[in-house]
Amino acid sequence: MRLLVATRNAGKLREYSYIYADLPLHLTSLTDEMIETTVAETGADFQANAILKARTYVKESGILTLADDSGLEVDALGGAPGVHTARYAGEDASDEDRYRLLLHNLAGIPREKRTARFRCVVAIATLEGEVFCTEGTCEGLIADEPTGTEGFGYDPIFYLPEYDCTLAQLPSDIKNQISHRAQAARAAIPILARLVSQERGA
Ligand code: ITT
Repeated sequence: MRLLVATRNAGKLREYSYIYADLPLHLTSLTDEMIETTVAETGADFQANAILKARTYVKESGILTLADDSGLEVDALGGAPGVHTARYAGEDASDEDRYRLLLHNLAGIPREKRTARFRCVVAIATLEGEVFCTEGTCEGLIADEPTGTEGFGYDPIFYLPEYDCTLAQLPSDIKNQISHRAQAARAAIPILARLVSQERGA
């Protein structure tokens, strides 16, 4: 069965391809399907935005669709950037611009107050109009400076005390076992398995 992973973020797509490698699913992407529609992420929370993306792209593609909305909640910033994580430094900024701005905004905040979490909500939208959501979180600290080259986005500044390194220093197979996305994606496996078996029985 085909599953459209509806993202323009190459890092996310790589992670879903890894996490779902053993499932009887053929993953396809917005690029593969030549879909150029963009979705304004106007929802109040991650779940609303994930659903918005999944519903838009299932209609557009006619393919079972998975979308995720994800981001960073930093306690010292009252949970910001939250749903604004992707646009934290403006529309045309790079990953590095965004994490450098976050480091700047946390300058002088001591280690014990630099607690943060990544959150990810996965929404799966079916052709019949159903939507299923799952969620994952990953707790850590915002580092003082970027380290590591793996992963994407804010990984170089997200420090995991139990591994004594940032997400960007972890081998990708470990990130894909413990991350917010890995947890949300794994929680969605029973839903995907049921949809596959329904399609086979149809
Ligand atoms: P799509 O909407 O096309 O999926 P996006 O990058 O805009 O791509 P989001 O709207 O969900 O995705 O924004 C997520 C933001 O959080 C974005 O800035 C990412 O870099 C960051 N982010 C999400 N997951 C991350 C991870 O595993 N590691 C580092 N940064 C992450």
